[in-house]
Parts: sequence; C-alpha cells; structure tokens
Amino acid sequence: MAIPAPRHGVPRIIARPDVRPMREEVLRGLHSEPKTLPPKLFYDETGAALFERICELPEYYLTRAELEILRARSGEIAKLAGPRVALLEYGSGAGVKIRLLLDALERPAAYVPVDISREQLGRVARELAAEYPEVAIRPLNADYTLQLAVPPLPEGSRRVAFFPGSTIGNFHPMEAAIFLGRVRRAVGKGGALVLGVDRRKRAATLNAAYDDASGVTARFNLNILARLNRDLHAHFDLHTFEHRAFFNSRASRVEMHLVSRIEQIVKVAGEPIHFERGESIWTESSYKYDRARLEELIETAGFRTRKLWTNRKRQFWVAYLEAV
Ligand code: AVI
Repeated sequence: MAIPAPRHGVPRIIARPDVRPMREEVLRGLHSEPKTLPPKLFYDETGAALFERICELPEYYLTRAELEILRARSGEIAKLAGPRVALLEYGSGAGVKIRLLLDALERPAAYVPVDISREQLGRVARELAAEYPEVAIRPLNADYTLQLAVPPLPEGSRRVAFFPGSTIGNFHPMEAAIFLGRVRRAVGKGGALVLGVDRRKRAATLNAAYDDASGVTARFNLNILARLNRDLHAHFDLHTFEHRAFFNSRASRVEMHLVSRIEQIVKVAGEPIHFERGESIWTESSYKYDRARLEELIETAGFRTRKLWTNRKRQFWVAYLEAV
C-alpha cells in the first residue's frame, strides 16, 4: 500500500536564533561557587543515546511509570482535550509518548515539537509527518525554556502543551514556575498542559535510579566533559573525575555531580579552571514533588489541576492542567 503524502507537505523546521552562546554559559558556571554546568549540555548525540539507555534501566522507573499512566489514561486525556487539538511538545523525545496522544486524540490538527537539537527535531518531524498525514507538523528549533514564538496553527485549534518525563524536575522551583508561566502564555486562555512529574519517595530508590549498577548514568554524566573537550577545546581528563548522585532530602532533589579525584588545573576555552581534590561540578538537579509542592507550582504558574493520575506503584504523576 502506498504511503499517503502528508497533506501539509514535508515539515519545514522553523528556527529561532535564541540559543545563547555556550562558551559564556560554561565559563560562568565553572567560575561560580559551587561550580556548575547546565544540564542541557548532556544531550549531544552520545548523551541522547545514553539517556535512551537510562530510560530502560531496571533502576530508572520514571519512563515506565509514565508510559503506564499514559497508556491507561490517553482516552481520558483525549476527552478532556476535545477535538482539533494543536499539540505543543516541549523537547521532542524518542516519539513514543506523543504517538500515544496523537492516536487517542480526536482529529488532532497540529503537532509542534520544540527542540534545541535540529537533528532530533528533523527526524521526529519527518517520521510523524509520514505516519499522520492529516496532522500539520510544525517543528520549532528553539530553546524551549525561553518564551516561544508559536508558528501559525490551523484555525480553531485548541493548544495543549505536553511536557513529559519529569523534565520539570530539572528546573529549580523558581525557574520551574517561570517556565510553566511561559507555557501558560503559549497555550493561551482555554489551553491546557499535560505534565509528567516524578514523586518524592525513599532515598534508596532515588539513589539507585541516578547511580545505576551498570554505570550508564555515570557515563551520561561524564559525557558532558567529553562534549566540552570537543566543542570548547577543553582539556578534561575523564579518568580524574567521578560520578556522584544522591538524594538531598531537605531540598527534595537528586543532585548529580562530577567530583575531581585530584587537585588540578583544567583549561576550558583558553581559561584555566582550578579544582581542589574532592571538589565537584554540580551538573544536574532532579526535584521530586509531593502533592502540596506540586499544587503550589501549578497555581503560581497560572494553571488549575483538572486530573492527577498515578501508576500502580504510585511513583509518578501525569497531570492534566487547565489554563486559568
Ligand atoms: C531528563 N530528566 C528528566 C532526567 C531526570 O531524571 O532528571 C535526566 C536524567 N539524569 C540522570 N538520569 C536521568
């Protein structure tokens, strides 16, 4: 059987040149106290592949828990969202979750994947355009943490944002509220947001999820240094750093660090960076929410909770939020 041509043509990527220069951001982080690096740097090609492996690790329950909820609830989500939805996905992942929604929705009008990686975006957009010829695919190459200039969407469509994976946990609470406020403005009045959020739980479970026995998360973390060596002419010796991840219960977040095993000076983009022995670069925070903190975040951002679903083991939430 011939594959029907996408009714809306081959998707053209819309680029927003708002990606801030990496050099300044990295040097600012490495000169601060404590040293930090932005987690978005994890996702070069190697990092994205390692992240996909993380999602399949026995210890990393998040992806399976969220998929369980989406499979069970996609019909309910579709009912709440109604017909002719324009779906805005913040960070286009491997495409499994979005297919669950596109399959359940009644005559979806458009799909706007937003991603900083042009390659990933192009691949996802081409695949989905072939599979869903009736849906207008409008890939947007942009840093989704900034306010989006949403491309023109089919007349009469209702905007529903999708932000899965508990990536919201990678923002500090204040930034999370600002970011969700931007999502609120992007969907407008009458819009909605389907949000995936990891729940606070026992430290042992969280520590294992971010420091797996097979060392994939350690490689994912260390890959950020390999990336700086390649893209910023840095001189990190990866053997002199080790992965550390732990649940900080007071702040309700898992922290990932890269700890220098020795005292050393590393050149990064021509600048010397000094490390004490045992000093760390804080590479990621993954906040875990309880119900009260989540509701506070939702309200501050200008949404109201319509539904909150969890999986059988009560590890994760998928929330259906309506713009107030
Ligand atoms: C993308 N993000 C939600 C993941 C998380 O769980 O915070 C990234 C990750 N870091 C280590 N493992 C997975």
